[in-house]
Amino acid sequence: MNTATYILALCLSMSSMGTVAQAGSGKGQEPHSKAFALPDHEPIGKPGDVASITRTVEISIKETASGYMLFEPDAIHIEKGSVVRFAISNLGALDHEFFLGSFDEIAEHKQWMREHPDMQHDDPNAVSIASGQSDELVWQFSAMTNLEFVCLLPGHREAGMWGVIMVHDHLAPKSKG
Ligand SMILES: [Cu+2]
Repeated sequence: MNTATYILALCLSMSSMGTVAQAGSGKGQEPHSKAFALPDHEPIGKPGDVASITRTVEISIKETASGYMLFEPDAIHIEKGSVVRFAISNLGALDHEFFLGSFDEIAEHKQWMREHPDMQHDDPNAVSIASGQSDELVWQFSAMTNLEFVCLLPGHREAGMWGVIMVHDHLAPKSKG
């Protein structure tokens, strides 16, 4: 095999590998794509070390008589580099979840959830919380960015279950919580 033929064969085998990988995982089996682990998605941060927690943010999940579902608070300032423990209490009658991600990732994920409504999350950036229960998520914020937290159960984001996290390197004292 000469060099040109070899390169051609290599290209062909790589492109067929690409096809196989796409068919295997595609939008199907790996919905969360571990986006936070990829260099070009660095801004979301990474799971935080419990021993390094610098701040606790308490969040309540509530349902209103008129059918709204809410996170309280729904806007949180966080200092870049901090390791935050989100202590989340589900005060509602329904089960909910807290999913942290970039706006793009959440939009993609929401579409996936629509096609697979029964899926359970076990991602490090998400936690499911049954009615009346509390749970927590520890996250390290690495870069200045805006992130979203949502409940991705069908219809819940539309009913109000979303909030914004603003990560900045300078916070006013009143924003530090
Ligand atoms: Cu919910």
